[in-house]
Amino acid sequence: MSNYAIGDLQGCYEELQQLLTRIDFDKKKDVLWFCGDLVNRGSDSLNCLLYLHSIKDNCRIVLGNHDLHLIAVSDSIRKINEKDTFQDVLESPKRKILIEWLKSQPLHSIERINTNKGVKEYVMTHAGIPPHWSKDDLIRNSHKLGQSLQNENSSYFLNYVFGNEPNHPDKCVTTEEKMRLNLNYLTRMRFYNSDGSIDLKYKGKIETAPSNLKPWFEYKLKILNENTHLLFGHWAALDGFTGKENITALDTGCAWGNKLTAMRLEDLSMFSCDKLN
Ligand SMILES: [Mn+2]
Repeated sequence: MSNYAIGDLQGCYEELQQLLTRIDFDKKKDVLWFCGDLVNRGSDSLNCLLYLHSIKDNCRIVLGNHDLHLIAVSDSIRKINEKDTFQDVLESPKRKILIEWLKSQPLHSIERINTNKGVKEYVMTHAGIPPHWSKDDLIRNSHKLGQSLQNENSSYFLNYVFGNEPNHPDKCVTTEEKMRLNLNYLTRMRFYNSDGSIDLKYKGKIETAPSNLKPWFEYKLKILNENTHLLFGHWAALDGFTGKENITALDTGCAWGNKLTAMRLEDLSMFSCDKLN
């Protein structure tokens, strides 16, 4: 039995199938971790969701910003925009089942795994974990967000939770503002400004970033101890590189013409499949 953590799918269904062939995925025993952004930008969002739903007992999924956008569009809270490519999901007779299933997915996943270097505690979120959060902070804040999404009154949550502000904990006054910032930490964050606020605009490479910006994973992270290993996606421009042994960037930009990557958690072996066509 092996665990594989897979980067942002974004509708790249054929590449997922090739990758699963490459790792010799066995439904009877293997577990697939998906770091979110299952849909959008690529051409096969519906097939990605149908397939993952069909093997859902083998999957650990955390939600990404594109998944949340799809949920909000499906619930008529947000408008579809011209770059969105998940019309196939919205038009599917399975739409209701798939959206309800997506809403039931968490924003973080934590599990201890026996590896060739002893027991490691893997922690996965879509974008990252803010440096000032402990493991308890992550679990508490992530659960609050997940519960709001599963609540019968999720439209109230979806109405207030999108937006770039506030970008610093000190600027949060209401519960809704705290929830919005926490969701942005988990699903959209890349860089911090030097004043401790997050920047949600610059998406590019670290080398060409404005000098006041620093990646979240370059700070001292409260959640890390010697056995912790963080997994995240969301940031294709990193091309899988963080420079940290215990922090892995899984998004290698398949939807942008690069490749889809899987890492085996037991021994950190990497597998990938190039973008097809
Ligand atoms: Mn993302």
